[in-house]
Amino acid sequence: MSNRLAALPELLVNQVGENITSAEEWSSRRRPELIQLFEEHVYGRQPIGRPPGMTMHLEHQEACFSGTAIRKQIRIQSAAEHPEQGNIRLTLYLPAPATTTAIQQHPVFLLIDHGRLAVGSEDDWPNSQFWPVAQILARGYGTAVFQASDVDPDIHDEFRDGVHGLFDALSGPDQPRPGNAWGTIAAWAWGASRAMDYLQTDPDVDPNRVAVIGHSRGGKTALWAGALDERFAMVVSNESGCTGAAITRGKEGEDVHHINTVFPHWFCGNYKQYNHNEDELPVDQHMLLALIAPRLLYVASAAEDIWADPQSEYLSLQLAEPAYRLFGSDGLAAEPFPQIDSPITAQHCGYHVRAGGHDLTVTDWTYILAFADNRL
Ligand code: GTR
Repeated sequence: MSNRLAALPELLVNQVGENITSAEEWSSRRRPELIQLFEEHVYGRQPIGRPPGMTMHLEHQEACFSGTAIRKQIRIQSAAEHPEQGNIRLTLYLPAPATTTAIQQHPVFLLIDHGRLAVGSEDDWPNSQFWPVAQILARGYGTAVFQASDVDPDIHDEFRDGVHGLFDALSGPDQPRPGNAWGTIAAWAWGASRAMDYLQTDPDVDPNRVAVIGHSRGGKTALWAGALDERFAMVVSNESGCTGAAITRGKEGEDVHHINTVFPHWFCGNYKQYNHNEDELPVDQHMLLALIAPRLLYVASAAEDIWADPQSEYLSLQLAEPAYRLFGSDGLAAEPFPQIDSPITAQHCGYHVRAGGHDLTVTDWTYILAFADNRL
């Protein structure tokens, strides 16, 4: 363990060797530098923010759950001239207002789904363990979901489909794709920000209380989206593991070589330099978590999910604490790894390890919502 810690890059020392000692120095110097390092070496750089030609359409709105909720279907078209590509369909559930004239702005959990819900009909989605909509609504939250594959299909096609095909600078046949060009996880994170663009305009949503949540590859995406886009007031990583919440150096289970081999499209080309070579990375994943400070951050693991490595996920959260301290908050550095099904929380950070295997379940949601109550 001590060797493992000794090999980690310093969170609060910048590239020119200066100590970062205040929130102001963190925000103006260290945070932009860390984002750039993650872009360059891990996730790749998003070539565009909100596209000038993007349009958002509220296509359908109806009462549901016996009139206690409303469901809205929104279509976000990334580029007007390509209606079939980068078309993000957002489904949003909100508690119904008490009277027809009342306007109440609700906090919202935005779930990044990677096909776990899409197996059944959309009417079945809210009944799943993965997205227990009735439970979320009953606690006073709204919740939205989009399919990551709408933004970019989860296949390696040399970055032609999805938003890569729309926004990548065209490289000629002899020009290789730049090593820092965005991978699929970065494209999905970009999609979460476009969903946020819509949520900011919805009169029934409180734009200052939007949480982004994802499981596994969706959790990696939620973390990168939350790191980049400070409009997300809360970020939840569920079992995001390798190149998500877990510290990379000395990690059990999946490693950089494995993830780059099985999922060659997820990260930028430069990340492949770190296959079996993790110690050369200029960052590690506690720095990704630190980029969310001082906003709310919740990391969840499952006891049997050794492939994701709960211990490394927790260590990463603990090591992010110095960034929270710069903002006068605290973290979990002093707390030992918790008992199974015993969530632990600090002011802005929370963690649990649930019994069982790799999944997002009602139990996870119960702990996450309890953390959000009175904080989000
Ligand atoms: C695993 C993969 C993980 C994780 C997961 C998932 O097979 O090794 O990195 O992303 O899939 O998304 O379910």
